[in-house]
Parts: sequence; structure tokens; C-alpha cells
Amino acid sequence: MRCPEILTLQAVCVCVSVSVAMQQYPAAWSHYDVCKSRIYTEEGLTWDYMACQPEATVMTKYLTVSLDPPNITCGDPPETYCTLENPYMCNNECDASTDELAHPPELMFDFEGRNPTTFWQSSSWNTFPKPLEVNITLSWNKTIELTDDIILTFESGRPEQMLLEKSLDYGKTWTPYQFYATDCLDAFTMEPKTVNELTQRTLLDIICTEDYSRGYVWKYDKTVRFEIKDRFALFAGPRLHNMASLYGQLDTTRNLRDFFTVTDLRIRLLKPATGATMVDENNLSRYFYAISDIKVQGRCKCNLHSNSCVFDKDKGKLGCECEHNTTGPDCGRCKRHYHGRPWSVGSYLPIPRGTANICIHRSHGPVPHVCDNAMLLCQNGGTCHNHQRCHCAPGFKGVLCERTRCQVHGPCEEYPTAGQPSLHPPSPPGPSRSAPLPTAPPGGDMVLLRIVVFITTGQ
Ligand SMILES: [Ca+2]
Repeated sequence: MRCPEILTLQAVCVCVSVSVAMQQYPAAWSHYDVCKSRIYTEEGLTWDYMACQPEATVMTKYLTVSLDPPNITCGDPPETYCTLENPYMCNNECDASTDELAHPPELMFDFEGRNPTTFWQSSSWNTFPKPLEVNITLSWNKTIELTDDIILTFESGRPEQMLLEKSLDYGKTWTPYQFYATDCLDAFTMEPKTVNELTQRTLLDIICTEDYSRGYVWKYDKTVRFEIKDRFALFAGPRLHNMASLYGQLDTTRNLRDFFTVTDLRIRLLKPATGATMVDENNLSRYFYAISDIKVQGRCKCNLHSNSCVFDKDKGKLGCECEHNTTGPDCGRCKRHYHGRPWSVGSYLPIPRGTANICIHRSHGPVPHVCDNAMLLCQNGGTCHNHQRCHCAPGFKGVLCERTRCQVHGPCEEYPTAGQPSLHPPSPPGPSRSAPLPTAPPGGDMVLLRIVVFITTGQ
């Protein structure tokens, strides 16, 4: 008989918030919110583990924003701007030294709902014809999974050319997410496409869209989107009613899961709205970028080993509160002493509880590997048997066949090195083969055993 019994206060809180969430979203969204519960079995009270993940939330509360060039924000020195629609209507003032007239980057992430809106604004295009390019980088210092569309709201005209990029390695390398242009062929030599043209097979294709950058001014078309939900819908159906199908795909297709995973986003503004084919060189204060709001929804990536992600104010970053005997910012490895089997990501399958794939205590798991043929741990021509012992070539001994047999009694002569098994193992192709192998230290087997444990446990 199965009798779940929630133990911790935190788990109770999660359940309460989930019951609220269930009213707002399709039921499939609310799975995977409990990591473990107590159950009574024939052996008595025990833990039952499930795959779990934090709830999706507004991620813009936890990011840091940086601009390149850093001094591109307007107001230093103060400037007056004209509207794109009417070059004689010039009442938009920007002055960084006055709170009411300053437009710093944080106004892209404040609470909207007030009237008038608050917005970040760049300097005007007074360097024309040199391009007016601005990079806006959003960094979480944590791996997150996007769960809803990214929406940028422009206060002025939307850019004529723009690129959205993502990073999965904290900003070291970048890949495009989507290109945006009034003319994709002209700007990026790409055929224009819309997200509706994507199929399950082409879901990961990077497209250029003309949907969000019209060549003339549409005063009420202010948003630019990166369509996450339309991509989800290719697997989950138009109303996302079949999330099981999506989760199943996410489980089995690593590229798909990675596609929606980021540590950073970069908005590359490449050409501002001009409202016409020709730029009015006599009135460059009509051309600038202004963004009032950026929406990013997502959840911490915890590898299905945590239902809670907490912002540490001292470190200034998010971190998963790991369950299932895992640890690390993304619960990406087993806790100390819990290497009874290798770490593994949790699984969404079978729906709806998934599989926790918990780390188990070393004493409950299989005996750690002593040797491994793939890593060539056995030396001097020795071969690994059942990962537990090296079968040494004649004339060698030791846990890893690292010692010559005659070493104990004195200098070795009966096994000359010429023509005999090499003191170094053969080197088949492959990058791991060139890694330095443990050699025989003077301390003997105990030292070597420690090296082997280090290799097998990663500690
Ligand atoms: Ca704002």
C-alpha cells in the first residue's frame, strides 16, 4: 500500500503553490514538483523518489545586464530626441544626471503597468554612417531552461536588424537563436521564414524572420518575440495539451533539451528603425533604440534532482537545492560518499512521476572499478578483468602491473626491456590515450589504490 507523507515544511509550501499553479496551467505543467515522499512498504517506512524540477518563474529578477559599448546609454551629455513619425516633434529628453529624465538599463526589467512606461534608451545615431550597434547581455550565472516566449517591448520603432543569441557556457561562446530584419536576404543573406513553417524535424533550425521589424512605422507593433511555445507545440500540440509527448522528446533528444537551455542571452541591436529607406542625415536624433520591457520565463536547470532553486544574495546567483543525494549548482554530480553508481540526470519518463535516478551510497552500490581497459589503467601490457583486477604480463606485478617482478629482490636483469612488453602501454588512437597514466610511485599499492579511487569516483 502506498501512503505518501510529506515531511518537510519546504515540500508543503511547494504543494500549496502547485495547487495554485494547477488552476492556471494545463495539468501536465504541474508534474514533477515533489522529489520524494515517505511510503509504507512491506519492509516498513521508506522513501519513494520521483523526478522533480523547480516551478517556472520570471527569470528577469535574477539576471545581471551589461551593455556594449558600455557608455551607449543616453543622457551623458544630455540629448533631445525627435520622434520617428514626426521629425519636428522633439520633446523626448534624456539626462543621466536627473532621475526623471534618465533611461538606465534596469528600466527594461522594472514592473510595467504604470503610465507612462519606463525604458532604457541608447544615444542617438549621431555617428551615421557608422553602424549604431549595441549588445545587451543578460547573464544568470546559472543554467536555466526557458519555458515561455522571450518578449522584448520597444518604446520606439523596432530595430530593422537584430540578432538574438544564446550561450550555454557563461558567455564564453555564443550561437544564434534567431535573426530579425526588415529584409532577411539583404541583411543576413537568409530566406525569410516564420516559426509556423518549422516542423518537428526542423525545430532546431535557426531562422531569420521579418515578422517583427516592419520597414514602416506601426506605432502599436512594439514587441519582438522568440517563440518558445510555438516550438513546444510541435510536440505538445497547439494548446500544449500533450506535454507528455514533449517531455518524452526532451528526455531522449539531448539537442532538443539543450536548445531551450541557456546561461546567458545576448540581444544584438544592429540597425535602428529608420521608418524609410533613406536615413535623414540632417536629423539623426530620430534614430535610436529604446526598450521598455524584457520578459524571460524559465526555471533553474537542476537535472530533475530538485524542486527548489534559491537566489543567494551573497553570491548574487541562483542555485538548486539538490535532492536525490546530488550536489552542485545544477545537481550535476553525486554527493560525497554517494558514488555507488555513476551520476545520471533524472528522467521525465514514465509520465507522470518520471525516474529519479538517485545517487546511492557507495556501500550499497557495486564495488568501485579498480581498472578499466578503455582508460588503459593496467600498465606494461596488463589487461583489466571485470574492472576488478589487472592480469599482468609475465615479469610484472602490482595492482596495475606497475612493478617488475624482480624489483623486490634487487636490480632486474632476467626481464630486459628490449623486446619485452613495453613499460608504457600501447597507444591506440583517441584523445584519452594521450593522458598521463598513473605510474608506480615508491609508496607501493596503497598509494596506487588511492589514485584508482580518485579516477573512479572523480574525487
Ligand atoms: Ca520598464
